[in-house]
Amino acid sequence: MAKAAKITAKKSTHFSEWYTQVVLRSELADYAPVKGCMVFREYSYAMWEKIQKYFDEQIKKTGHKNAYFPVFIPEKFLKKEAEHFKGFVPECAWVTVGGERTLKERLAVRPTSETIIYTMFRKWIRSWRDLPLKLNQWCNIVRWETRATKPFLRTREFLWQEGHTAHATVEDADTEAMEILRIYKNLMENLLAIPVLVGKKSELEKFAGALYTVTLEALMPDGKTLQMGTSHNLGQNFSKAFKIQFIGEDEKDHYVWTTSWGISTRLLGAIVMVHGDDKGLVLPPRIAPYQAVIIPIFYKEVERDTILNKARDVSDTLNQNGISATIDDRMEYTPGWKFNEWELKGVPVRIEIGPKDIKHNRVVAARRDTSERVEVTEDHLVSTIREILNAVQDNLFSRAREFLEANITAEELRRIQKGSEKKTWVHQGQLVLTHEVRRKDKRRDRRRNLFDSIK
Ligand code: 87F
Repeated sequence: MAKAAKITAKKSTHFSEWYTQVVLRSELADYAPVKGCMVFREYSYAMWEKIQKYFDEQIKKTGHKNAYFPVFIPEKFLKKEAEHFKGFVPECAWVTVGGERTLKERLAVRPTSETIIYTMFRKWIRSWRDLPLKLNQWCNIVRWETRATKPFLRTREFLWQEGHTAHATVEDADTEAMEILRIYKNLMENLLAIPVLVGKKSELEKFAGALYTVTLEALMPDGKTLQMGTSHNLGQNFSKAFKIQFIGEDEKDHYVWTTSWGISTRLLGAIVMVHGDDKGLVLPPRIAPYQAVIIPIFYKEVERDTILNKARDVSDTLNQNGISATIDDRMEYTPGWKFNEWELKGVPVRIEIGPKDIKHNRVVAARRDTSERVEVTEDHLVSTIREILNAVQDNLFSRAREFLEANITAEELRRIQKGSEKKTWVHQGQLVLTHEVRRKDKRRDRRRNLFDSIK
C-alpha cells in the first residue's frame, strides 16, 4: 500500500515549510516544469471556480458584464500613462520575436489591462448615454517575479479577475469602488471565512495611477498581513492619458472617471494559511470541492455490499439536497489511511458507515475543524449534516476573527489613526481614516462620508 502523505513541518514553528508541504501533499497544486510557474491541480481549480461563480453572480447583479481583451499589450500603450508604468517595467515579460521575425515594437504579456481596455473605451464612449460602462475580465496575468516561487502567493503567472469601469462623475466612480469593496469583503468573510481589514492606502503605497486605492488585508498566522484585493478610483488619470471623453448632458466635453479592481488566485493561498493545521488543509464548507466524504468500513466480505449500498444512498441523498459528497470506496486502502488522506485534504465532514451503524440506521459524522464525532440518525441526515457544515463555517470564521482581534491592539489602532502607519484600516466595520483623499473641492466632505461605513 502506498505510504500516506503526511505533513511533517509544524505550522507554529516552521510556517513556510508547512505551507509548501500542505499545498503539495493535499494535491492543491504542483510546481510546473517552467521556472516560476505552478500548476493549479483539479482540487484548487475547483475552489477557484467557486470564487468565480460567487463573484460573477454578484457583479452581474450590479450591472457588470464580462469581456475579454488581448494578452499582448503594445509597449506604447503602457508608456502613455508614464507615471503608473515607471515602477512596473522590471516586472513585465516581453514578446520580441514572432515566428522568425523580430517585432518592430515589443509586446508586454498582460501584467494588467488598464491600457488596452482604455484604448477601446476611447473608441466606444461618445456621450453620457454610454456611461457607466462596467466591464470585467477573467484571465491570466504575467509578472516576472525573481524571488522564490510560492504556489498561489508568488508565481510568474496567476489567474485573476480585473474590473474596469468608466463613469460620468467622480461620485459615481467612488460608489463603484465602494460597491466592489463590499462584494469583496462579503466574499472573503462569508465564503472563505477570512476576516479582513479594509483601508485606504497611503500616498506612497497606493497604485501610482490612482486617485486612491482601497485595500482588503488579512492577518496571516505568521503575523504578516496579506493583501487580498484592491479597488482603485483612478480619477481622470487614465482618461486624460487615453483621451476618453464624452459629451455630457450639458453638451460639453468631459473626461470620464474610471475605476479598476482585482482579486486573484492568491486567495487560495490565504485559505491554506489561515485555516490549515498540522494535519493539513481545513476547508471552509462553502469553498470546499467536497463538503463531505463518506468512508465505508467493513471487516468481512459479506458486509461489503450492504455497506457500499448504504454509502451510495447517503451520498445520493446529500448530493440531491445540495451538499456535495463523495464516497471513497477504494479497496486498496484501509479506513484509517483514508481518514488521514481526507484530513490532509481538509474535507469539512467525514461520514463513517460501519456494520453497527447499518444495524442502528445511523452514520457517524466527524468534523475536520474540531475532530468532534457525532452519531447521526438517518432520518435527520440532511438537516444534521447541514447544521454541522454551518457550524464548521462559523467556527473557522470566529477562530480567524479572534486571532485578528487578539493581534490588533487598541494602541496599534490609535497609532494607525494618528497616521504614523502606512495604512489605514476599517476595524469591525469602522474605517479608521488617516490619509485624506486629495481633492480640494467642495465635494470632499460628501465623498469622505462614503468611507465611513463599510459593512
Ligand atoms: C506590473 C507590471 C505592469 C501592478 C504591474 O490592482 C503594470 C502593473 O499596473 C500595474 N503591477 N499594476 C497595478 C495594477 C492595478 C490594478 N489593475 C486591475 C489592480 C487590480 C486590477
